[in-house]
Amino acid sequence: MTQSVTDIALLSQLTQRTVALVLAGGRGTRLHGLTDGRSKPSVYFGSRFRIIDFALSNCLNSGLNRVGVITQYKAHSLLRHIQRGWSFLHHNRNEFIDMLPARQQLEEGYWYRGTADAVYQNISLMKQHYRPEYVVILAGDHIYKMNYAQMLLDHVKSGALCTVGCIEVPRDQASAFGVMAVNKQLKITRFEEKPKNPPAMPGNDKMSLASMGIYVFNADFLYQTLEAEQTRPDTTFDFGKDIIPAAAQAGVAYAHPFSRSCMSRTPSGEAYWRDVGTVDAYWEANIDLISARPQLNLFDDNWPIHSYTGQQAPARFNQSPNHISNHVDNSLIAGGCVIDSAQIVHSVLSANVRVAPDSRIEESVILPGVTIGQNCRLSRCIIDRGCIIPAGTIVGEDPYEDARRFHRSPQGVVLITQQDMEKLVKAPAAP
Ligand code: ADQ
Ligand code: ADP
Repeated sequence: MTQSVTDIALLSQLTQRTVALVLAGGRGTRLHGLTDGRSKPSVYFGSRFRIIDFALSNCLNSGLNRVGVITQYKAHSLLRHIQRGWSFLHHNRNEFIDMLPARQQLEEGYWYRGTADAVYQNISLMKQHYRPEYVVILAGDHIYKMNYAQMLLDHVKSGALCTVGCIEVPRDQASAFGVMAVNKQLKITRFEEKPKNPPAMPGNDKMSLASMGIYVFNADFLYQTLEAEQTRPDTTFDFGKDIIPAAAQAGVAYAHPFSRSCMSRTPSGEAYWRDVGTVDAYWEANIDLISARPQLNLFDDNWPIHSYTGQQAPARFNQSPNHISNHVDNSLIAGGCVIDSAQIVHSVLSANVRVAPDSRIEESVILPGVTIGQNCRLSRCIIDRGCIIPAGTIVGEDPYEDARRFHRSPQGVVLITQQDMEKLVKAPAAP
């Protein structure tokens, strides 16, 4: 997007007066076993990333170098990832990524009771240490590339006290979101969280305007609102249910169309944003990366996605005598993988995956450190980190057998986690 010289000067001032808070404490129950041991933002994605890397990279690429990550549910994996991979910022230039786990710090000693409470419980830190003028609040669990600085600029120019990032979604799917009605100036005139009958957009009754769960607030307004919320007996301490509807009713909330600040478009020109919150959506977004025309471009140096995967040797393809020839088609293969006389078709392999001879992996997403034995046939699977798949395992060919042993999604994707390992070990032969 072309900016005027004055906008560019204003932008650099604005980003320096802003703190971004990434909400990363949610569980993500619809991902089943993938979030048994880790929160949704720390789930692996696209061979070498974690979901949260997208929100954090967007922050840095947008010039927002002061970031707090608010964690709660099973945060260990996320904390470790951020500690190892995201500690390169310059503290002496007042740049940081601060971890803000739920901790008993108020007299009441509650855990975070909702997204708004998670921010409220960090207010004293913000007032005393960060002292921002603007606060950008982000969900840590979506895949997209967005220039938050553009949203910040629009927020300031509109005179809003609160701005909500929004996308157009088909009306029949809009009940999963916060849905808003706006006037011509994009002022939000009504906001309803997950409504049964979502309102249509003006002039298009098939689409609704949905919240992305991304907000910009004037800091003082945010503090006042969250403090006042504590005195409301019926509050659920949630941005979507309580804070944003109230700001809309007060006439101080504006919508920011994602298309204005989107940094990755699909081949047909749509702004790319995905909630990979179900097993099917997660599998589809991964497998899309290796389609002929991917919806999301990971090979874009202008908006890099930073991550951490540790040090690995290069991927190695070994040809053992008397076994099938290695064959790899349309796949992402991370470092540290050793593929030995096997077929990998349309699949995403993360770091340190081992595949033994004569196995075939098709349309599957394999997370780090998985070992696949000889003669396996695996298709439409997601295999969680560290699983050991015994020789001869067949998955993806018999729906009844798959559903009996594993979690099988509505679209037939089979999820195999470490808890499933004992079902894969063959019973010992009778003496
Ligand atoms: P939901 O999808 O229901 O709706 P929610 O469960 O509120 O999202 O989670 C938002 C973010 O906050 C996630 O990144 C989650 O990890 C995190 N989170 C949840 N509980 C937390 C807690 N206690 N502490 C810290 N972090 C927490 C929201 C909005 C909708 C909008 C959708 C878009 O409410 O209006 O349409 O996001 O996906
Ligand atoms: P990691 O962040 O190590 O890749 P995962 O997200 O796959 O971990 O694992 C989920 C959780 O399993 C971790 O956060 C941690 O609680 C536990 N875990 C995994 N590996 C180890 C380990 N080597 N030592 C202790 N706990 C571990």
